[in-house]
Amino acid sequence: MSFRVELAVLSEQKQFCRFGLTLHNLTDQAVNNWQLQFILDRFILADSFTHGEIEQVGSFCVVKPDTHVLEANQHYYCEFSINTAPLRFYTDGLKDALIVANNGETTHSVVLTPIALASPYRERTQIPSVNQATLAVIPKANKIECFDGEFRLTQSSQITLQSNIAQHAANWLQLELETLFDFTAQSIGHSDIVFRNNPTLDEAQYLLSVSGSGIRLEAGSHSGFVHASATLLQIIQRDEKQNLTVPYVRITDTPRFKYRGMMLDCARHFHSVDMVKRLINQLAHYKFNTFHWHLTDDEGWRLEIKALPQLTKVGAYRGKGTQLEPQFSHLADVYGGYYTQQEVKEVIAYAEQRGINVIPEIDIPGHCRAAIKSLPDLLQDPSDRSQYRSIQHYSDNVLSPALEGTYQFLDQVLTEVAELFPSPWVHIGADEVPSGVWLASPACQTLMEENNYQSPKELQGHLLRYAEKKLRSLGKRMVGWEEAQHGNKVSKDTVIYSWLSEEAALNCAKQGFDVILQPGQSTYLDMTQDYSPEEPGVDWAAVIPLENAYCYEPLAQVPDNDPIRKRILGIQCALWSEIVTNQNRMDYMIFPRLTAMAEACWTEKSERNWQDYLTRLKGHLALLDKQGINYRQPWK
Ligand code: TNX
Repeated sequence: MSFRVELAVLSEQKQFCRFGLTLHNLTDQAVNNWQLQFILDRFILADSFTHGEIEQVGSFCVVKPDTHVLEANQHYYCEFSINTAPLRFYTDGLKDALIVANNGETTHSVVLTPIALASPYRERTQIPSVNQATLAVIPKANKIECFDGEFRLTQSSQITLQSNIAQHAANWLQLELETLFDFTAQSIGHSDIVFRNNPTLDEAQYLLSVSGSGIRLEAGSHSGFVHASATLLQIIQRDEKQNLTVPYVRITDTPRFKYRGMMLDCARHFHSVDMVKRLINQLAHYKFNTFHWHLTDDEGWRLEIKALPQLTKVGAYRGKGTQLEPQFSHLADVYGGYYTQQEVKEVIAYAEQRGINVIPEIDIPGHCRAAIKSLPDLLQDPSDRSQYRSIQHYSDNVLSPALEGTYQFLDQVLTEVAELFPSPWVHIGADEVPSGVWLASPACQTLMEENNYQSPKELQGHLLRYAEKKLRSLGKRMVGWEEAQHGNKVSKDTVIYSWLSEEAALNCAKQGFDVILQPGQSTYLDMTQDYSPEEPGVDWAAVIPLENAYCYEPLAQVPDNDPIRKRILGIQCALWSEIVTNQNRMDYMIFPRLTAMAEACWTEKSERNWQDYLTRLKGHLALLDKQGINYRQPWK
């Protein structure tokens, strides 16, 4: 027998819910001088707490009960309130709990009962049943001609290069033929698969033709050859005699958007190099060309910076005995990890081979708690009395634009980042700086007066303008979340990634910024995929069933011929990792919605069709199975 905790919604209103929490001691021993720790990612109103006190840092909550003894076979009960929208999913409840007893000397694990929700959704989405397509190409190619017949690969098939820019793509194709189809191309044999240079084809464009004389992949660029290979891998079939065959086709294909990205948050939970590579490889299969690597946040700093080793020594780990409280999971452990610069180089090379550019993100000035705790001498302003709370419930996570140390930190970090990453763009974050910040810092107030700034937003702009200039001097273009232009200080060279709404993107585009669209309502893969309470995820932006992900059309209300559309460089989807603790969960959140997003990125509007996509998805699932991807079954 053990300890068990139950959380129940007692009452819910639009932005105010009350909860009851019961902790059962099911053992035959009393616990003395105990506290209950738990993880909940909404902010508990301390004043509303009954039967003790609560302290919260981020998602980490500590209950100091009003009774010092929890007797055997007895329970403890408390209530509290949260200014929150109603909870709908089990993953909204407690994520972990732990009893710390005898004044910290002993710990007891606690079993979680799924949260008793007051009003889980009743609706469910239905995916229409469809017949499986024979050519299951995702994203849909923009022009496909099919002919009768099929080409058979044999024991003596060889990959032949008639273009030296095709080398990496050919290596990738060979690797994937082996892992997916157990097929090894010969080094001497029949030139059945030919990579041929075609200088009339633009960047990313390709031509794939299969006929009696073999398989020909043509492109004028490395990326074009990668995309041609990706298409080929999707149309290979196995006949009754176990031969690999490819139907006769002629595919000419070119992307709709130049930028096709995915962001992965590696700060909230750390994902190993292997997990990162696995995702990058999948991105290549769906013709994405950008991997946006979210490397730093409040809960962890994940990138080795040689000049500032403390950043990873301290900032990469959280939990017992570290500077950072546990967050999101793993209450009882030290949790964390980081990427060495050597590993980063490996990831970049791996991505490059697959036609994918890796954009690093160093998130400033908000979301900086791990950095600040790692480098207090540089980054903490001792005289700052400002009171604020960030969206994720931190009150000490923002860099100060008035500290010299902040600039030293930025110089050192950005210099190493610029050297390490060949990407011409570096993402500087800039999101979610809480209001109230800097107001009670004498140094910040002086800086405002000196520059005649009217609003603290201008201080943010001040810092970002510095970062932009620094990056420019290092040969890089700064990119940032939509808040990067708050305070109106950065130049129009900055690329804006909108996430809260499309409106911000439209406004920025009108001002002359290039924009990337990443609206949470359609492209956030941490949102739940359906309405049933078992679906893991969050829903602050929306519930995003597959159909909604598929039907995303950037700035749909702006006419096709409006020149403002030129400012839309592309689309990005994102996986934030608060609830992503392992590979299975990661797969589940990403698939199959990634394939839907891929089509929004690649396929012309006129070619897109939900039903048609489903027929191809159905035909494509076998390939996901082959890779052991734990996708969400579209047809349950
Ligand atoms: C918003 S999108 C965030 C992230 C969270 C995410 C959770 C953005 C720039 N900020 O910090 O992880 O919501 O869905």
